[in-house]
Amino acid sequence: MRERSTIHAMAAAFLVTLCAGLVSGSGAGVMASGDRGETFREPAVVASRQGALSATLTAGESPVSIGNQRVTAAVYNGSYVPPTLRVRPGDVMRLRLVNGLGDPTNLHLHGLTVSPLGTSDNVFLHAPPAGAQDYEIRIPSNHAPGLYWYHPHPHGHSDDQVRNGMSGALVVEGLLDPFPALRAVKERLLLLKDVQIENGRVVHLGIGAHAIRTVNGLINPTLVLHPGETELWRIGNVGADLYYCCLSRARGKRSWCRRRAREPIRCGRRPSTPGRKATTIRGRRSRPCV
Ligand SMILES: [Cu+2]
Repeated sequence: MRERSTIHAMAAAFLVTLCAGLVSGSGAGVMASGDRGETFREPAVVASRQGALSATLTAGESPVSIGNQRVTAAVYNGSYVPPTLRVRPGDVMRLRLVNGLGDPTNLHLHGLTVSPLGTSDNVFLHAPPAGAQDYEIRIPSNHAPGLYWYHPHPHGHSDDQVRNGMSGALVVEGLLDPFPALRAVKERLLLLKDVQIENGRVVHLGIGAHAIRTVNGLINPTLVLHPGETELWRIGNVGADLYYCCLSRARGKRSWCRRRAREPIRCGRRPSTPGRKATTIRGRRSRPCV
């Protein structure tokens, strides 16, 4: 994303090992700390099969739920958090973009090392209002695995369209292939989006003003992990305006997670003894991000 300096992007993967209890993201300024948030859930998934992924993304204004609010927003497929696209290196993606908006739109695959020409990741292509554009994107067989994201990139409209919710995740599989012992680790996707709402619509106020921070479109969602469980968390900032700090506050202690480009990192703190787990973790909430 280059058009507007207010759109930032971050995607990273963390290995998280927690001792026990609840993990929650915080909708800062929306819910009092200590309130239990929504149950964590992830967006739908469209995965490639036999080397190909086919999907249609229909952009249009639609009523969506953001936390407990009904909001009319420009989104893909009627969802504030559209499907996660999952591919493997060497796959081909055939995406049809249908434009039900009053402005032109298009599709950009943020971070992918693919061709910018033809009907690939070519931001000079557009789907006009009431029109459509077909894309065929070939993922190189040596492409780096990891979390990427897709969003519109039409000059003059991309910031507004992303702010409304037109952004989703794209995962290139294979991140844990070099680590056979971790292949069975449970995976979570946490997409961070910020939104400003007035009178049931997405608006553009000053950056950060009355912003609602969401995780997969949820406010202050709660994740439940079992004692000793290790998970892979893919965390992406797919919003328009805000930076996020990623931190773990297990055991009441903040410990910052460092971001690295391609390899999973161990997040948080050194393992504690079972006794310490019981006395310091039980009943606590952790705030891993936001
Ligand atoms: Cu971008």
